Amino acid sequence: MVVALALGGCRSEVGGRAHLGDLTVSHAVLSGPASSAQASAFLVLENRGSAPATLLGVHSPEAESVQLHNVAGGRMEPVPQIEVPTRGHLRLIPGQYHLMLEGLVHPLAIGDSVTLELRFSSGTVLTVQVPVLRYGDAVNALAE
Ligand SMILES: [Cu+2]
Repeated sequence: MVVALALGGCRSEVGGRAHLGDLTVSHAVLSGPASSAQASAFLVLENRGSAPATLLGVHSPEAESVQLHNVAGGRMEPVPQIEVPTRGHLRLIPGQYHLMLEGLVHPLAIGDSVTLELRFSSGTVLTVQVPVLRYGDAVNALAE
């Protein structure tokens, strides 16, 4: 039974996945190794609902804060929120929207796992376990 369920999903998916109601997070990965200063996380958000879903903030017990970032003109900048379109998805990937963990409570090694809690305007909170991968492996995981 367990094996059948595992094979029913995306077999090769490495990144973290969670869903609640109309919202799904998948392919969640963190690029490492990372010092105690900061680390970037990437993921895919899917909204099956009939209204836009707005990501308002992210919390991690492994970081002092998690910022929503976008890249504009080649530079990262914080953004107040990220909207996931109705019946659509949004990819947070290198060079575009991403999450920035600031003030890590300890350095992150390859193979570690970090908890992220994604808070949406609807009140939904998605909690996902995010593996720490080398940058190239993280990019590959996002492309699966
Ligand atoms: Cu950033």
